[in-house]
Amino acid sequence: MAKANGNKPRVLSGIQPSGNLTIGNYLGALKQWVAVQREYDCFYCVVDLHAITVAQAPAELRRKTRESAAIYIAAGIDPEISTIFVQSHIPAHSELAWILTCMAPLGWLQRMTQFKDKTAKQMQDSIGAGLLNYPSLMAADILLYQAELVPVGDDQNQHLEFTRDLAQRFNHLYGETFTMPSVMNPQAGARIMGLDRPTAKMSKSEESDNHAIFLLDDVGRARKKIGRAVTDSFREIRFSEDKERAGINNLLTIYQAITDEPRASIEAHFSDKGYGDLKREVADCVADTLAPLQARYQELMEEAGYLDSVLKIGREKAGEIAEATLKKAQENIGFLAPS
Ligand code: AQP
Repeated sequence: MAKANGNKPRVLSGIQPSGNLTIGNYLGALKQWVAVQREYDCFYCVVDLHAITVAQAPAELRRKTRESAAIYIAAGIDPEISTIFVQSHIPAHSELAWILTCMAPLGWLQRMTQFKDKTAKQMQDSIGAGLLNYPSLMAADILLYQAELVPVGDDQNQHLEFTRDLAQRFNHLYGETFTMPSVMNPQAGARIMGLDRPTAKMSKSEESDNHAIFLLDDVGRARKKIGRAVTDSFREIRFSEDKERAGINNLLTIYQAITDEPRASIEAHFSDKGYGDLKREVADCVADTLAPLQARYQELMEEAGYLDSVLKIGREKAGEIAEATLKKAQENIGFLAPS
């Protein structure tokens, strides 16, 4: 399959501008994106088409889309090396998504955990069909770029499996068209949990005040949230899969994902310390992550025209590759080429 940027294999990933980006988005996705950008030909998109699977206020969606792109750069994505673009700027995403939707068995879509979670509390009539078809759009995002690797948090693994199944089905029925992508989860931080409810994934759209640390939270506010994080009465600082110890496990996981230290040395470090010390040290390393990111973010927002020029270049580069793959898929499926 075609590879841009010399012979580097391609990477594709994205985040929805459906709220304020969280430390979960950073540790599960962004940190990995930065880590692979020299080794791979990376395409990182702001997935606004995904965001509208749940109602969004138009002005807010536009603002969050720019804000997300700026956060990508502030977190360390270098636009000179990686391609940053907005999903809806490339019509090929919607076009391939339709083709893939037509090939996706309803049973596969209905079995997706995220669909079941996101629709559990809604009346059937108020659930948009986009929520069901979300994985077909995500498959289109990945397959359009012939991506070999997709760095995501582990809540997306089932969607990646779906993408592979769909690619295999298409290739089998219509001839070799798409590269088979592999998932990449971080060693630590693949699923950061809510501070207030450590048995549920930290989500940007969760409304409770102490649930998530947002990347643009001022450092004092982030410290307060960590100070209020749910713990337990065991008074023992160690990693654990036990539900009753999920709060401490989550704080340790945040610490591990930020510091990249091995679990054993983290446990040894905290062996003679209390929960207050743990919270303080987690808050320190979170603050050390947020402060430079926010400083760079402010600079970017003040630099008139820079972000728009990054997104324009990204659109041109991504558009070319996406169009070529779409054309091939359309030909293979039997669409009459326009004369
Ligand atoms: N809590 C998390 N821990 C680790 N990784 C996470 N990701 C999201 N939350 C966590 C990863 O971030 C990337 C972008 O996710 P997304 O915004 O496209 O969708 P999501 O997984 O549904 O994230 P949210 O924050 O929960 O969004 P909403 O509330 O809008 O649904 C993905 O790689 C994801 O794994």
